[in-house]
Amino acid sequence: MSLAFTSNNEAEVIALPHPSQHELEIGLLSDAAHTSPKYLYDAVGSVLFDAICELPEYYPTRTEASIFTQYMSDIAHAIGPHSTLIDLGAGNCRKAARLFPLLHPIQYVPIDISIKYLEDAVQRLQQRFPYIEMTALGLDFSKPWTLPDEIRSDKRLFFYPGSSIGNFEPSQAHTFLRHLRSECDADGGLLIGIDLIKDHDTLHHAYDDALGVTAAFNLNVLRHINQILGTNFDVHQWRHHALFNTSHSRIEMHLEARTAQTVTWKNMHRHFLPGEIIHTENSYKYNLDKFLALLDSAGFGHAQCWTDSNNWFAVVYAKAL
Ligand code: AVI
Repeated sequence: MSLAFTSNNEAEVIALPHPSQHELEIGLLSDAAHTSPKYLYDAVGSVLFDAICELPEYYPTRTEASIFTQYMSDIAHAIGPHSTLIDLGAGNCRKAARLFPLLHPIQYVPIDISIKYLEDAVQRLQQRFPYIEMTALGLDFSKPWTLPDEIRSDKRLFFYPGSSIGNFEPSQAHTFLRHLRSECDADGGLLIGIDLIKDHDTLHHAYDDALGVTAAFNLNVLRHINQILGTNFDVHQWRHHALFNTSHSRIEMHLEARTAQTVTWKNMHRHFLPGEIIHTENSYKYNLDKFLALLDSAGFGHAQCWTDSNNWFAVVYAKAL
């Protein structure tokens, strides 16, 4: 089930299913404890992520924005007007809103797991662009999903900026892209942002900033889990840790126990030793050619790519094959 509200000024709301307690329990009870990155995004996590995007160390947002600024008319020309613009992980909807004046979408479909945040953002946007049909959806991409009938089927353009594809394992990324392909006709396409491999210091600082905003973002997952599961994580007993794993070409975010502790919930418990970690996120960094091959294998081709002068980030438009 999904949240959907068609904002002809008024929102229709269908609630998301409850977050999966079982999935969280399996992760916490594993020898190598882990949680899905989707739990980083409750109301507080979404605000912290927005703050991360403003940080000088977090280059992806501003680099991607600079590519859009420099090449917007080429990108719009490649795509053409009047698409059904489907914004995957829309958040505050700001990135898509920048495309409206050039792409003139017929319908705008922001999708996000953080429902409340999305609802507020799209309601504001509808006031600014009353002539664009807007239907918002609350979806969890890690579960099977299809677009509801309210979403136009012609010229679907999936917009997946910010290199969020990097938060999937490569095999899951392939499955996800194939699914996007199956959700669009031959006139559909994908506009996607990809974070490219670069020097390790730049990568590391982007995920371990001086102000500690990323640390707060990561630690907030414990508060979120306390709410969902009723665990008794004490945030003070944990520290943020980020590293670049070269062999997997990914940033890993971990939470590391400062002290020995036992976390309890329902009739369950997990003991953590000092230094033991919970793995909370992977953020894969791609080589552009490899990513284009991945797109091709998922059924998207005729790719056009735009990059910044450092080759840190790429924006790719690929058509449904
Ligand atoms: C949403 N996603 C692309 C971000 C990333 O860079 O992987 C999430 C993030 N995690 C820490 N900082 C930002």
